[in-house]
Amino acid sequence: MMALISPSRRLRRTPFSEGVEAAGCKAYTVYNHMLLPTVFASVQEDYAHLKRAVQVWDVACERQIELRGPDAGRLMQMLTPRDLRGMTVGQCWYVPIVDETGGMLNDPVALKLAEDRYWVSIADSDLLMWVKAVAYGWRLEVLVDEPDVSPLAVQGPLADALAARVFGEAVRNLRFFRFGWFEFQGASHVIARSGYSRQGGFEIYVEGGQHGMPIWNALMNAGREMDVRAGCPNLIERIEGGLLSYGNDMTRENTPHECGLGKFCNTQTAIGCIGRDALLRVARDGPVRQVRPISIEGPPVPGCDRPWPIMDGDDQVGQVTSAAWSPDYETNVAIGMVRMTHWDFATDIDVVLPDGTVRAAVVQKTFWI
Ligand code: THG
Repeated sequence: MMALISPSRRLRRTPFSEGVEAAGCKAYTVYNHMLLPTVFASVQEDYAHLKRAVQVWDVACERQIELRGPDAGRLMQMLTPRDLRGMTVGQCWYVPIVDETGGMLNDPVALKLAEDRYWVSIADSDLLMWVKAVAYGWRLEVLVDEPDVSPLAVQGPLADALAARVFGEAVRNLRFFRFGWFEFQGASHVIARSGYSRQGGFEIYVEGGQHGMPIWNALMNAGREMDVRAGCPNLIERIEGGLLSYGNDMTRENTPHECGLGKFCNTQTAIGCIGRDALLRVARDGPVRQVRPISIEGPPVPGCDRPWPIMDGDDQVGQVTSAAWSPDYETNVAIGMVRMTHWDFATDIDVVLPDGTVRAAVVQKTFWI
């Protein structure tokens, strides 16, 4: 049994923490120095319910970095190798962020709120300091800070029905990765059709912590007949769906191309982006290792809290970085970084678990969606 983590001010609570506690959250992780629930009933029960009904997720840890001012667009393009010239107000774009060597610093969703205003909805790394330093170092005319904005996700097959009850029928018209502004008790909030699952749904960017619990309670009350429950990003479902987790499946050691995010890079045309020269090289030569879906044979694997070596005989040819038993596919589903010599579909590999046991595993063609 793992010891508990001591709470303190550094480990930030969220505007929804009261609701999460009342709903019986059983475990948290730490993400952007903030609480992120990981288990309510059990990871498997949460998974089955997410695929059948609708859940409300406290994902306030997806912190926003706001860029505001005449140089906001210029700074945004410096941060990512994705060509942002086609991005319009009301769109969300998945944007790799890299350092000068082409190493992944974060994989956020960017929202264009206005020509001179963006939110960067970050994964788990201290990106604010990088963005502030870039803005200051280049003497850009832009304000960079973390506003009081906390995403609350509504995910699952009944997400449209639930969101429509609370925010009005118009939310149903939102297209994937688009957002609009919606009223709740006299205040306006950004709502996007997005979220860290493959079940569909919305993310409400709750502006002002004081609105957190009223919105949480309204969703929970409106969803009673739909069997709405508190939930959280689900390990099994996100591995099945191939949603990558920064810090787990990728780090600064990886380029976007190794992460399978080359399709979100336009290194030739993303003029001014940091890491352009390094990425032009990797885009030309191609990566020598890449993220792959992997099935691991045998009984349910333990939690993947350290990389698991992928072996071919005595040679390490990669590592598994996320893994879980999938009740629906009746196999262990996993995400790993695999060398070019072994990344082809149907390649047989061995995975070494922390207790030293070796499991047969197979490289898959696609994720399980
Ligand atoms: N939503 C918001 N902020 C976030 C996340 C989120 N910040 C942290 C983390 N998640 C960032 N990482 C991801 C990873 C994948 C996706 C979103 C954020 C995602 N990807 C889809 C895919 O890969 O198919 C869609 C990409 C696209 O088509 O543009 O949704 O979940 N607010």
